[in-house]
Amino acid sequence: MRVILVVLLVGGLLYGCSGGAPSTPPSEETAVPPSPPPAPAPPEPSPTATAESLTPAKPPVHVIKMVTVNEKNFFDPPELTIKVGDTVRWVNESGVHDVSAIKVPEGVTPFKSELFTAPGMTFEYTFTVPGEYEYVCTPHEVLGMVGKIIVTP
Ligand SMILES: [Cu+2]
Repeated sequence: MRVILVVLLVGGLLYGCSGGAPSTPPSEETAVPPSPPPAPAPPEPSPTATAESLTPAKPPVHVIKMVTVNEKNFFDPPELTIKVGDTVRWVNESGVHDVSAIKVPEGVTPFKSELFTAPGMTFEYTFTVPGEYEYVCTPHEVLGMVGKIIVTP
């Protein structure tokens, strides 16, 4: 009889001890502080971008002077070769002159300036059709004030 009691006592003690210890659940703290925004990237220097590459080259402008000196009247230079798309600017240096085309390639409307009565007056024409152009100064054509422009493609 005593043995049985002891066994029961011991069993009861063991059972009591097996009562689970309170388990603390692991911290589920997963909140991550927000990462700071990325610093703005500094502007990168672009060594290949030059002013020349940003602005396309303009077609050249050729200047022809209109001159009266020592009772002679002439275009300077009297003959000029340019490329299609180029512009010619006639500038009155002295005397009274104009620019009047007398021969142009087929399909081109002949150009004609006003009469230049003072120095500094100008006339411009852009040549968009290749070919040979001849022009005169109307007041001085009989005196040989003529000019020629060859426009190459
Ligand atoms: Cu003239």
